[in-house]
Amino acid sequence: MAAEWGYSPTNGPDVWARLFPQAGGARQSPVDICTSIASSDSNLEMKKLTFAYESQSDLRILNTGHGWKVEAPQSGSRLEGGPLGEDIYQLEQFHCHWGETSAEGSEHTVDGRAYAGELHLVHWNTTKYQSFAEAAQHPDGLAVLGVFFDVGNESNDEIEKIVSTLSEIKFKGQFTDIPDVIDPTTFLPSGLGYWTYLGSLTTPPCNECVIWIVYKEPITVTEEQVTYH
Ligand code: 1SD
Ligand code: ZN
Repeated sequence: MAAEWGYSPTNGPDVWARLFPQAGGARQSPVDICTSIASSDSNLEMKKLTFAYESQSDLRILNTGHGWKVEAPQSGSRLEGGPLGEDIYQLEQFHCHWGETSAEGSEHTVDGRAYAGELHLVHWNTTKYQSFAEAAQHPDGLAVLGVFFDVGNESNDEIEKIVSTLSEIKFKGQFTDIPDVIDPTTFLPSGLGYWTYLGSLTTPPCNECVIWIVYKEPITVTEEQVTYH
């Protein structure tokens, strides 16, 4: 395999398991969500999934070489309920996946259909673990909220706060501060129905440590906001 993982035939997902054994496991993400076989679970409905985030300023945004990532550790945030049992999860970072064109880009697909992009809000289990790194070694360690991007005419104000910084971090390893205040709540769709399953990090080392919660309703962004690479 090429020195670094990527998405080409020689270093892409089909060969990741050679260097990252967990990538060959049985609960790998992303997946295609087959709506006809997804079932509703009354237990999940009884204990609602709830979230509480803080607004933050001067967040750092980084070019990871595979996209952008905003470091947003929030000790005052809480994600709980739904598939998370009795545990409380705290926001650590959020990042985005997108494609060459807006016809593709999301990691999860729904009945074979890709969306233009997918935002991931990554949380870790603070009830059971002492750090993000420790949590990522356990099957209930992380909870990631996935939000699909659909392309429309209306630009998304909160996403624009991120997009407007990207010209400053064109190259891998570059970072800058986001001047605007970000409230992660505003990234979420108004319809809060979701699909959930036990999966993994979608990138090496592909740890099987993620409770995935993927919102059914996409948020709308413009073509320019999702083809900014
Ligand atoms: O792809 C991200 C990766 O960049 C990193 O943020 C990791 C968490 O340490 O999470 C994966 S993902 O599964 O959230 N896509
Ligand atoms: Zn991701």
